[in-house]
Amino acid sequence: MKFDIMTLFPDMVRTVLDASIIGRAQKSGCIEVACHNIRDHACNKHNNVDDTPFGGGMGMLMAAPPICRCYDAIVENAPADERRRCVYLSPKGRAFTQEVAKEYASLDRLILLCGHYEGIDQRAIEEIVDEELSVGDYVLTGGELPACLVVDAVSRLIDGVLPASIAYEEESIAGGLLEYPQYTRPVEFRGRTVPPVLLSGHHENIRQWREEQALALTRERRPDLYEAYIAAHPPKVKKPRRKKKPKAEGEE
Ligand code: 58G
Repeated sequence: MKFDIMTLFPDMVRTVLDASIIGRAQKSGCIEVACHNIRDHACNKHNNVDDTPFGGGMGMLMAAPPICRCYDAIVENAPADERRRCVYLSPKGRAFTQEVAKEYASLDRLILLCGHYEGIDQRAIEEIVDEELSVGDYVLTGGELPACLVVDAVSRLIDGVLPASIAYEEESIAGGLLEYPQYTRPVEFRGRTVPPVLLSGHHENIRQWREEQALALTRERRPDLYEAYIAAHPPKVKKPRRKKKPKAEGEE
């Protein structure tokens, strides 16, 4: 899968995505990340990419021409049958969730447009953007951090990015519940001990404990997820074991 990030701060995005697991995934060829500096496509001699909004108001906007020229250069040599999407990171967008990450993971190419200042000229959105996407209900100074976050969440769903052993493990959100607490050595730390069931080696009890923990945590912190989970997985109510009726005299 290929990611193209259109930004005024390509170094910032590269620094984030060259680190750790996503950096390794790029080196091994599981994913490709290309950062494009929108300023390289500025037309005027001062390389200006921002301008004041028509109608007045605060601050500056990113002008449409450099953004659209940058986009044209990205898709210029792309195969005609390429499955791709151009996404503008914006507080007005559709909410980014694990489901959206799964949807994007099936594309050949994801093009992410990062705004700065007070946003971008509406005509650039109309011209090149397929979808506006929001990573949460807050306003940031730029779309770069949201773009990195999307690349991370999508990349870890791509084959080979995570070790096979953990790729398909049931996990927080992905399984519909928040994750149960986890522990590693030492067994006792500052007077706190690991829940004994985890040391018991009894796999069914461990599975049950983790399920109970995940359910209780989700119910407390995310009643919305809890309700959805219960609706999809109705709890199995054990029928009370009926006592064998003592046989009446003479009955067989
Ligand atoms: C208002 C302010 C509208 C994404 C700024 C648009 C991007 C939050 C998110 C902007 C973002 C999010 C300029 C800076 C977009 C532009 C960018 N803030 N919640 N800020 O996903």
